[in-house]
Amino acid sequence: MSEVKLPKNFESYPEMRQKSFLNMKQQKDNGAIVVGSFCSFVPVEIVRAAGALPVGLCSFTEEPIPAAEANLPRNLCPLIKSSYGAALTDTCPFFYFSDLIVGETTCDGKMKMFELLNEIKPTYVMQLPHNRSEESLLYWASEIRKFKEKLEDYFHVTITDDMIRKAIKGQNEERRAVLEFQELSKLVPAPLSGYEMGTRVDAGSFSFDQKKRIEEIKARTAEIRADWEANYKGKPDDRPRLLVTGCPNAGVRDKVIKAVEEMGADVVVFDTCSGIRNNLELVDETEADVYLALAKKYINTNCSVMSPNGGRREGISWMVDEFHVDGVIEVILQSCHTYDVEAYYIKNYVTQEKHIPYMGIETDYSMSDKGQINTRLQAFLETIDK
Ligand code: BJ8
Repeated sequence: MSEVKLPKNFESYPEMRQKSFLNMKQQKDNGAIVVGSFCSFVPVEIVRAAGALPVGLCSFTEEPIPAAEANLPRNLCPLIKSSYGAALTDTCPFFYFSDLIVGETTCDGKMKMFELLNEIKPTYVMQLPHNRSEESLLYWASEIRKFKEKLEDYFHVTITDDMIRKAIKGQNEERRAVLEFQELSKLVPAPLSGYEMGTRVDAGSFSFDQKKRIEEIKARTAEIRADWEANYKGKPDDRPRLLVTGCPNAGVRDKVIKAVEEMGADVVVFDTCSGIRNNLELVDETEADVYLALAKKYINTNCSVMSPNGGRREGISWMVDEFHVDGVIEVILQSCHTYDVEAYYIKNYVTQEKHIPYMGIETDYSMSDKGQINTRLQAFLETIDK
């Protein structure tokens, strides 16, 4: 077992979340309004333009699941059950502090869960089209406008195009900074662990001071780069370099990402919602229609709820080449049908077009399969020729 490379002052995801709760409480005491969401399709620029704080609500722990199963079917994905359960048991401070929840019609389970969530707290649902036709694009732009109108009405504020433009600029700046951080792992040997990368990027969904967040991520990028130049540049690299794709993996980060890195591999890139794909395309700041500009960017999110979704394979192909990837691990959360079905294409593409090994892991938030996953990860690493 090797140690996962982490800085001395590294804060774990739960620690970062904990700190953020206190920060949010202070902001609420000072009159902040908060909009909670669950998905990368929701344009945070509209929330910011309303003067509200956006916060990610997806829950990644096992504890609230039994309570959720009293109202939801057991064979639903853990992310949905955990998120609903945290709201039901009032154990998520971010949910507690949210004034409004915004959901989206992505997968069936989430879409229907939002109906139940609305009984606990007002939940507005954006109707996401599931393809990228011209009609769908215009429809999605109109849905984004309707969302803006909802916020104006609900919070008694006015949101102008200029306010949205300003929010777009700020969000693009954040995307650029995070992308630069994520692209560090193109370097060989990898300068940071995937465990750190995933943790820091996921923490963005509850970092409320955008300027501070950008400064912090830039500072860490500069620090890692300097460390690599001084200590790793030119050194041989015998650690397999992995791409992790599939469902959001924060709930299985220790069980999969940390475990495989402790076995001697490096996760160098994530093709997931909090991975690199959402930062590669910016919102066009020159487009006259701000709603269309937002719609164009967000509809291109390479999530498996879109059909067809060939862009995901193109993205993976680019990542495999750019990050010198030796193998791909796909994480499927139990009962996530869209990612599970799409795994067929991803596996074939990776093995037949990119000619590297692929491994699919179907799992949930419990630790009961940890031993079995460890055995499979070990066997997978042995198939990598490095
Ligand atoms: S844009 S990945 S955040 S939908 S894992 S709840 S799909 S059954 S999380 Fe997602 Fe938005 Fe897509 Fe990203 Fe459903 Fe699957 Fe569960 Fe999922």
